[in-house]
Amino acid sequence: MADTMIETSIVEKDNAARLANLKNDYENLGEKLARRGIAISDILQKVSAFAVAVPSWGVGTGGTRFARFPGGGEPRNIFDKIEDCAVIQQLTRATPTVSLHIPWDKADPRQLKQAASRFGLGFDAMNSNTFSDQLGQAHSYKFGSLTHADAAVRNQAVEHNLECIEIGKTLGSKALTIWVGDGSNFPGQVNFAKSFERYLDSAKAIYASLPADWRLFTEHKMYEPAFYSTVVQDWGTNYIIAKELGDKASCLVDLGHHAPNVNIEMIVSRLIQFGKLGGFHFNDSKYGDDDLDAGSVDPYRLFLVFNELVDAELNKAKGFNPAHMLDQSHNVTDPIESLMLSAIEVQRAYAAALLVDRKALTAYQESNDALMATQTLKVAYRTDVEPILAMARFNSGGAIDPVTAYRASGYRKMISEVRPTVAGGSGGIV
Ligand SMILES: [Mn+2]
Repeated sequence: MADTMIETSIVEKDNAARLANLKNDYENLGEKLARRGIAISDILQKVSAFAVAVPSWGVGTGGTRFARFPGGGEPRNIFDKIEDCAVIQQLTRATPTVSLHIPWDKADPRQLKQAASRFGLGFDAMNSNTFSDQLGQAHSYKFGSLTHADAAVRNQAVEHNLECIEIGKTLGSKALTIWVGDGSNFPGQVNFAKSFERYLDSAKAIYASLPADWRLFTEHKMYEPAFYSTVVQDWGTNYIIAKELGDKASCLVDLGHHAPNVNIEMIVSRLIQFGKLGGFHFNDSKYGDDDLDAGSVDPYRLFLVFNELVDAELNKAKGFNPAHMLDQSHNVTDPIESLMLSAIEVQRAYAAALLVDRKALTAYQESNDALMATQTLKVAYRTDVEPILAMARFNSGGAIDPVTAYRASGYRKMISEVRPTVAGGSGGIV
């Protein structure tokens, strides 16, 4: 039995007070779904098997380029971060893996593995960082990394990615995610074609060192930190990269990395169709790469993304095996609470998408019944699937109401006493 950061008796006590109502709600929903020809147990089983990784950098308080307001009990190092991730998994049972960021989380890999195993946690994709300079680094990334005009800088950036793979091998990770901030702030500053050519050459060097059972995810982002042009700016460029590199390479879609109003669910569909959807960084946004909590601004869009994913799952789309990860910055909330609710929002979108009557939808599409087609999606979206999510958590030892159980545990107060407030720290908004 894995260790827990929160006393199990606290969770059991909170659950006991909620169980009778949950059973009623679950039964009522089961009856409603049965009338639609859906077995609630099938949905419960799929939701229980669904997992989303927590980014190590998400458990610290984020910030903006204006300021950062640290909260109490912030993690001082990766080992504190793993403890916070363990709390999220203990209460939600939806986040069994942690995604590390090198060098922020650099430590003896065997110690890292031990620290995570203690709580039954595993490791998701490794994330490299060539968008900021580290102390004592030979060459600066001020003017780029994998695309830099100077081969020595590019080599250093490639070497760093290879180091991430090496660390990941010990940890049992099976993927590397590359995101670079390379680009330009002025027209004429860089040659678009030459810098993309250099990107491809560098990425090929990394890809060549990828173990056979690993995957390489490349992440596009429209702008920021570069504000005039970005080398890997959109899904089209990302697709070209994945195509150029080979079968182990695919595209990572961060929901916040597109222009406002872009039809992200359609991008997801395209990448699935051509076997290049690697996975997601879930978050939400209103204006840009806001890194707000998943499902907090536009939960319908999250549902529409999952509508595409469920469609691919049911159709057994070739090579379909997307990685799910949260990538958010928590500036005004307790990061643990935000991450728990965000993981649940992602699960909720999945559960609701499983309820879409796909046979009816296809028939409406083929008879050009636009109104009923869209209503078919709405019927699924409007179904309150909370009893399924709560039952999945309860059955696997989690909390029926994670935030209430977390607050009742006094965890934040407890760690605030042992972890002094640190100044600065990495905001980690990627
Ligand atoms: Mn991201």
